Amino acid sequence: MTQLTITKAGVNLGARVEGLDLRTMEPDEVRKLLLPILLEHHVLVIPGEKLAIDELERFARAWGDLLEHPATRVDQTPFIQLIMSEGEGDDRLGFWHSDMTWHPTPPKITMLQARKLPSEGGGTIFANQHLAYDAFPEHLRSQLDDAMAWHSGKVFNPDMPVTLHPAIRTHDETGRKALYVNMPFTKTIEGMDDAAGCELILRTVLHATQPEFTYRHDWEVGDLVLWDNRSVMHAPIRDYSERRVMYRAVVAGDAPA
Ligand SMILES: O=C(O)CCC(=O)C(=O)O
Ligand SMILES: [Fe+2]
Repeated sequence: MTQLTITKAGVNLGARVEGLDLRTMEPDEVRKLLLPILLEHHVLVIPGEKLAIDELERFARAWGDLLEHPATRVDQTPFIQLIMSEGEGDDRLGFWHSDMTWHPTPPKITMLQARKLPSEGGGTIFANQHLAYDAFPEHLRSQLDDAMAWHSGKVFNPDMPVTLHPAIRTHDETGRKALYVNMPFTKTIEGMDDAAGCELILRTVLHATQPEFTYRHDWEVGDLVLWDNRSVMHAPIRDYSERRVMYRAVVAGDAPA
């Protein structure tokens, strides 16, 4: 029987879960133990040893079907991605986002495991989009309440889709509402001219990423962090100049509603 210790990671989101052996947990046990904690805290920090690629894929599959990513993968399997950066000067997306929102059924969960870290810096910051919705000023809420937003994946490659999703989504497992527009992928608001739509997206993201809604994770090698893309945005912090290597898996979700 697994003995868990759960402590809050941040004031307004994040839980640190200790005492798990991810290598031996059965998929049923993973869901039964960890899904309720994820739904309550939105980000799970699971310290531990580095998993082999097949072990990480097995753990990830306990949460659902896995999605491939257009930009990166390891050699052994299309379902585990390699996120490698030298930090400064890296032109990859460093903006606040929820993952792959340009996908018709964007991932419900993303997980990263730290393999190699810079000697300092390289954290990841998360923002609770339920809190952001609850505190959303009325003049912005009235403009976004029933709005649909266009999301584009063409930053990765020109064949990627452009998809329409609600700007405020209702979490399919908890029923809670969350803001669902972001910096790199959300391009316009349906029915608004481009300039007004962009301004509204920018104002919404500025509101949604206030420090009060955030938790910053400072990584240790072996940490596995899972987040719920239906309720948080995240951003990598590019304040380092040494190699940082993560393995990543994304779990398929439903069309946002
Ligand atoms: O490298 C990180 O800290 C986060 C990168 C990211 O946005 C992701 O893996 O979805
Ligand atoms: Fe991301």
